[in-house]
Amino acid sequence: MAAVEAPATLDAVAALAELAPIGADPVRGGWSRHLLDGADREMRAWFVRTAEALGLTVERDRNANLWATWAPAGAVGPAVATGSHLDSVPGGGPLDGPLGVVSGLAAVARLRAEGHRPSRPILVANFAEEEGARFGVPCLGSQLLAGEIDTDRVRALTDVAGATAADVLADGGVDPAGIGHDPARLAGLALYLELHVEQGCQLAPLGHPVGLATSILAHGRWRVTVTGRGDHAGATELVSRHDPMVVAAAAIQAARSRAVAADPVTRSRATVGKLQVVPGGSNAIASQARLWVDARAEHDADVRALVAGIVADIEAAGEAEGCEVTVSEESFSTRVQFDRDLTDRLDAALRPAFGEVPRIPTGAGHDAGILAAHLPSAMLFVRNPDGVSHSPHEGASDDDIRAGVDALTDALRALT
Ligand code: HGY
Ligand code: MN
Ligand code: MN
Repeated sequence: MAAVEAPATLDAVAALAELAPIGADPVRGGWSRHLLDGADREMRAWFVRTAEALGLTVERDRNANLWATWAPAGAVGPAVATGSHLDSVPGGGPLDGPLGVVSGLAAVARLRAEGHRPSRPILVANFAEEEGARFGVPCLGSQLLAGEIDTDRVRALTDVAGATAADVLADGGVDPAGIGHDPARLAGLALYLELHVEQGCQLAPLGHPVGLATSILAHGRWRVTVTGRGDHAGATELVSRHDPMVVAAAAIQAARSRAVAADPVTRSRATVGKLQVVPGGSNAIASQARLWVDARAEHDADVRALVAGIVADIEAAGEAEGCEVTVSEESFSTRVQFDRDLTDRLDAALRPAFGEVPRIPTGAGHDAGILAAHLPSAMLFVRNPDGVSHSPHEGASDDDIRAGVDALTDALRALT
């Protein structure tokens, strides 16, 4: 008699170690994995290979998102979806994104191995370009899926090398003419639950390995272009300079001081984390500075007010220096309140093993935030001991990573 092979399992800690060499960035440190670049393609290939080895079927949707499906006999109707993203910020940490994808696969594998018979299919998603590190717009894959972004605009987006999103998608086998709202796929989803490493440090002081999300701050990104006059660093009199870097410095300072002033009431924060200097010679006054303002606050109107103040300060600095300032909005993500009923159900599912799970707000954006406007969505956070993220120093203990998989498994079992 042939031996019956037990379904394969996946250890999340071992899987993350397998992913660690992919996209390791020798220049910035950490990991750089951007939409359909070499590293992202390797991450995607890992996802397909691993999901298939676990007995799941994998497909790519028209927006470059990957979906692994477990739909055994008896699993019918709209699916319970989990997952996250495999792309990263430039020089990011190992867990922002991959933890949710790996944990989703590990949880489904465990449910299969224990003989769970789901009443609905379970999907594990890898959303494309969540960080927006290549084309500037975060949550691109989920926004396209949900019909929340103009497809002509997306096709025309360019990366730092000047390649259009249309060309990059086509080169990756995704038809750029077919991107956009996918109501049939959305209708196939009953709910979405994203597990993510905590960004910020709320769980450690509470002594809990996992938490549930309540809300996401409203946030957006603005591109500021300051044009001055390139000239010689030694030969140009100070009084006749039009130096865009002086304006950029004022912009950075304005972002901080405006956010500090608004923070006590509105949980405001503003950051300039990206700056390009043209031409970028150490002995030349720049001709242009481009910088990006990331602004966040409790409510949409708070973000708008914060950005209006920062822009007014930049324009005043531009005028004083004789530089031209243009500002364009690259993205805006409205405040998110996660689904209360779903979060209560998760709370009940986790209670036997985890007791009362803390509920915490977050300042970070997620695909779950985009989907929350279309279907019940919730998030599970795994404790991050010092709270650091978007940095190589981001981390979680092996025990907490495994606790996250336990929690996700309990949740998926209860929901299906
Ligand atoms: O920038 C963000 O909030 C993110 O982590 N996508
Ligand atoms: Mn991130
Ligand atoms: Mn993330």
